[in-house]
Amino acid sequence: MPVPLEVGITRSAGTAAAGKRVLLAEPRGYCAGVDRAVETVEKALEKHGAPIYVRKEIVHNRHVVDTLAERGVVFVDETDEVPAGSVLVFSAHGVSPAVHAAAAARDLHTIDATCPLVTKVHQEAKRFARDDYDILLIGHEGHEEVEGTAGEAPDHVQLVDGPGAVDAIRVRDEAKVIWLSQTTLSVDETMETVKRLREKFPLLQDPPSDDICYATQNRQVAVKAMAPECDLVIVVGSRNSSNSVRLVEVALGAGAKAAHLVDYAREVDPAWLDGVQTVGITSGASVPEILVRGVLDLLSEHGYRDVQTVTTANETLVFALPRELRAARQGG
Ligand code: 0O3
Ligand code: SF4
Repeated sequence: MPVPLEVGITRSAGTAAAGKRVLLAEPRGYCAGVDRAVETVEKALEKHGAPIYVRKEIVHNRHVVDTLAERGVVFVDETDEVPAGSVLVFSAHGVSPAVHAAAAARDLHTIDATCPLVTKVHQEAKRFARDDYDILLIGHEGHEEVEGTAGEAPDHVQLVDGPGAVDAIRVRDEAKVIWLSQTTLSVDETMETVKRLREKFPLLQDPPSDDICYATQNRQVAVKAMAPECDLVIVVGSRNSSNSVRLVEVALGAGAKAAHLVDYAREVDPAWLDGVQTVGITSGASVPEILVRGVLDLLSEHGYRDVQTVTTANETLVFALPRELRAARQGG
């Protein structure tokens, strides 16, 4: 049975009083948007047969992409690489209207796996552009999600890539400025960026609702809860996964003595475990649980068999599949 620690945190009882142990963050791994996106590709494969095409990585995870590629999914960078008339899935990170238009021009059969919470930010960008606001989009330059969101209103959006980028920002009318953000940022760093923006533009407006999504926030809260007790935190996730990289930073910022990102258990360097008593484990929103199991098995071989779960939230959100695939999901 879970043992209450303090408000909002529960912990499963461990099996050993002292010695080597693992703290396992909960929530971790797949969010509702990733679950939907991966299932969208699987159902599209079942319905249309291989090959089907996906623009960019469906989610930023090496294992997910390699597994789907083995099943006949072809990942492309742009629509012009896709044979006319083929099935093309847009990734969970979203695309700009220009990409939709390019796919339509090639007569592609498109299926949109954009997370509904990313689409929500697109709608906000469109709405505030319509009202002629300067939109300050906080996010990482070159990230696909940011390119898609900015592409909704390129004449109104400026990218703000962290607190250090604030000084260079200029706006047309200081009374009509709003900030929006990428969904997978560090909450703390974003608040620092917003603070600096507000010092510069006191009338800066907040988004109508949080753009950093529930899953990103929950995974950061969970890793923060366990980090102060950890000699080492292992985050399972890929290098190009923004939310996974943020978990490493958050762990270090919250007091973990060391933190590393790995795609697979085999990347864990045994030297990291020297003198380590408590290892924290978490995973990004695009990471299948089987990869976390691999790390737990490896740690068990090194004597870390006492696994305690640190739970800070329960997630129940599920998104419906894109309309044309819904019958396929119900039919199992
Ligand atoms: O945006 P990020 O690099 O974190 O992407 P991932 O790793 O694929 O995780 C899912 C997040 C997403 C699709 C956009 O919010
Ligand atoms: Fe959607 Fe958040 Fe998952 Fe991104 S991290 S896919 S916004 S639920």
